[in-house]
Amino acid sequence: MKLKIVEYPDKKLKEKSKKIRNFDHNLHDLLDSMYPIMIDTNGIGLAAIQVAHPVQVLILNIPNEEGEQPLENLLEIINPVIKNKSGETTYQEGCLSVPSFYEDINRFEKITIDYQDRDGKTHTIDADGLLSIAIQHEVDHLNGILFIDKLTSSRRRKFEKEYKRMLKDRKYSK
Ligand code: Y12
Ligand code: CO
Repeated sequence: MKLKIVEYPDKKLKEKSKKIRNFDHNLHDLLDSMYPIMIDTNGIGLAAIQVAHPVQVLILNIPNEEGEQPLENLLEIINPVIKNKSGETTYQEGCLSVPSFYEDINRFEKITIDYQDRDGKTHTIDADGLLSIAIQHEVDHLNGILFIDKLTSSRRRKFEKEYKRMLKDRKYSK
């Protein structure tokens, strides 16, 4: 399956993703195609809506202490539901759909999620640290929310200016 990253300000990123009901070859093709595009673009997390598929699917591959992302650490998360959340943390986030922009975002420190894997089997994860932040970032995508939607209005205005300039520079450097 040929996939391309959808970038802000594409309205597609505002869409709410639908629950997966069939754990079939279409889902497996999508998951198998999302992994290489995430790795090739230096990503650690990717939601299906970021490749124009509005379904509740996300993948995560948090780098290990050596900065590597071995395939065995890949998490494929379908139909996630956040059950518990506690504490507070701040992390400088980035997103493959909002290239070249990073900002401190407040999130819950610890979360518990229920989700299904590619075969429809149900799992629970208690997450903290970067995994917790990454899951919250990706679950937001499934609800049509981007990390830039969490900026204060003055920071958001500054972002819009900087981002427009980045898109223009990128266009003329091609
Ligand atoms: C903590 C915070 C946010 C997440 C969500 C997942 N985010 C990413 O995977 C971001 C990746 C990213 C990669 C970039 O590099 C390239 O595109 C080559 C990048 O750089 C540029 O856009 C120039 C920006 C973001 C998980 C955990
Ligand atoms: Co993102």
